[in-house]
Amino acid sequence: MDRTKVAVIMGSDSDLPVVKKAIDRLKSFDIPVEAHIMSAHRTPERAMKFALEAADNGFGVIIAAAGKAAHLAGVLAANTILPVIGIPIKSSTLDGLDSLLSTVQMPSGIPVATVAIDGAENAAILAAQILALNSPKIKDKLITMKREMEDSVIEKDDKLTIQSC
Ligand code: RP5
Repeated sequence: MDRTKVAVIMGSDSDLPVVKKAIDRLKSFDIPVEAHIMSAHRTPERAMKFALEAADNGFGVIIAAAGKAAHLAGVLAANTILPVIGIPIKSSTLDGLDSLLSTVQMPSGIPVATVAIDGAENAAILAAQILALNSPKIKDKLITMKREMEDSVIEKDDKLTIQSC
């Protein structure tokens, strides 16, 4: 089965402004994305069902974004053997530290690959790197992206050198 699809699950529509950066980055790699709002607390049964069926539904990776007591990524990871990438969202008075700890501090046996607070773009790149293991097309796009990133830093360095002369 083709497993190049990525599920992007967010705990609330209020997470969308951050999560959109992951969706846009995945689309830039031509990776099919399916986005949903599901909550570990407000829609626990839907979240569990989604995770249980995700592999059979052709997903290769799940990205889960949530804030506050952010249990979404953990609940999804508990119900699938697909890799789950967690994005802790900065959505509370605790500046996202609550979300970070709730997402990253998983017990042994149920890993969640957690990116930085609001680190949506890295979540997408990590998902692409996982899929690239079985997709030469995605691998090529990642290599191109990294080269462009390198070129852009070198260009900035060149400009800085000129300015400082
Ligand atoms: C979490 O609570 C969501 O992921 C969101 O980051 C936060 C606040 O949700 P809303 O009250 O804005 O819907 O479950």
